[in-house]
Amino acid sequence: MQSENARIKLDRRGFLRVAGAAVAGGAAWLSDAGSNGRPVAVVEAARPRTVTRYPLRIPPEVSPSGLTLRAAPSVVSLGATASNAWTYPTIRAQSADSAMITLVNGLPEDTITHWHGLLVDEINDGHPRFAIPPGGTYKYQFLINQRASLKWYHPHPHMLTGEQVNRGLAGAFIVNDVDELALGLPSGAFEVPLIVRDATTDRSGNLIYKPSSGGFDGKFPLVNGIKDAYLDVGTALYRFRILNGSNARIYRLALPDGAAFSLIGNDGGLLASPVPLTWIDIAPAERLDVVIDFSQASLGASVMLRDLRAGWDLLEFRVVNSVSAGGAIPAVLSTITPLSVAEVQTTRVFSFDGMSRINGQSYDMSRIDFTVPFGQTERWRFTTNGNAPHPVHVHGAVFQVWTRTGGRGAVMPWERGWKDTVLLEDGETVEILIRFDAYRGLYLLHCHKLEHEDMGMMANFMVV
Ligand SMILES: [Cu+2]
Repeated sequence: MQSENARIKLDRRGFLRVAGAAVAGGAAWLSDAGSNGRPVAVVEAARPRTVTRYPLRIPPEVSPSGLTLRAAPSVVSLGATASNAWTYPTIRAQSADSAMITLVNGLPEDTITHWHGLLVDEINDGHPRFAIPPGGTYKYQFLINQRASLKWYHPHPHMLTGEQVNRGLAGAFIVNDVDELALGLPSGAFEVPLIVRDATTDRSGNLIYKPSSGGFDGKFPLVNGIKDAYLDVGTALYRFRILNGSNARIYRLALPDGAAFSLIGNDGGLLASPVPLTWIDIAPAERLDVVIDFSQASLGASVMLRDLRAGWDLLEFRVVNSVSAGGAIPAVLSTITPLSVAEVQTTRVFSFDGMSRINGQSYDMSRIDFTVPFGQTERWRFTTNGNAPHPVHVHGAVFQVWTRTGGRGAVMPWERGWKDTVLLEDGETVEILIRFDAYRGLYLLHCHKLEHEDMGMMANFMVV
């Protein structure tokens, strides 16, 4: 076990490494604050509020035990206006719970649900060959046999995923466990899921899906389905469980005046220790677990969560009440056992070609593109000949990001720990270490830019 000092030095070395890469981007990468980051201490009460804002929707939470999930048209508020949409609740479960979920297809087209990041056997994984027709049902039954983390769920029918996710069919799937509970992280009203996505509406305010081969490019952001949302907060620590539920858009999240997020986790659960960051990129399907410290903020302050890439205001935090609870983020969050590159016997190369092919081939539902031995650590190398970004997602295992060469040239601080989706930019080669030790069976490797996926940038593989 490393001493506290050794760990901090390692973190600082990590900072320096990315700080060098950051200069080209012209942005300050990382706070030099303590391990919990600099708290939010901005006073922007006088800031003119020219935009009418609407309360953030907190989706209802349901248990996966005996759940009937109905994919069906409904009408939801987007804030100022209402839209036809297809929506899902948040599922919350404990590690070791059994999920028994019946999907009812109330849509006018085929669908099937994939539990993104959950390790389940192949008949529960939502493979497109299991898509059900309108009026059909699909019964899922699986054990949630994973550490605490934010997963999510969304449709996976071949060539229809982009449209169905865009119409709102995406929900958070939160897994808790006793190790996480023992850390005393902010919970209850202080733990808030944030699903960030972009959208376009027609003149009557209904969501419209206009795909392009470069990916759906929405005109404005939605957070938990609300345009121009705000959230009332107290002077305390808040834990935000963030999912990029966009079809194609990458966000660069930042707070005002260089205030820091404490990044505590990502796709596969908690990191080893908190990392202070003044901005974080999040690609489609990636998740972030961050703590924002409002304890030093003035009553009446307005704190805007922004996307620096599009220049969008995503969510306004309004500091409205004094909370004396305080609290702190533990310096040690979890133990991440590294996969060993020394054990690698097989290196596989996957080239994400154009906008619809992997290693030159478009997806064929009935073709098995490669087989992978159960229980062995492999190195997978992702490259691209252009048309990136490609957020690469693997079903059936979690992985560790090992190296990135070209492009950004480093493994980003938010890519430590366990991942199930990793961003591949043009000019980059990304290597991951991966071991399939949950189930044998048929799984998918694909680009999670949903328009690329729907056009065929996907491969079947069999764990044997
Ligand atoms: Cu792609």
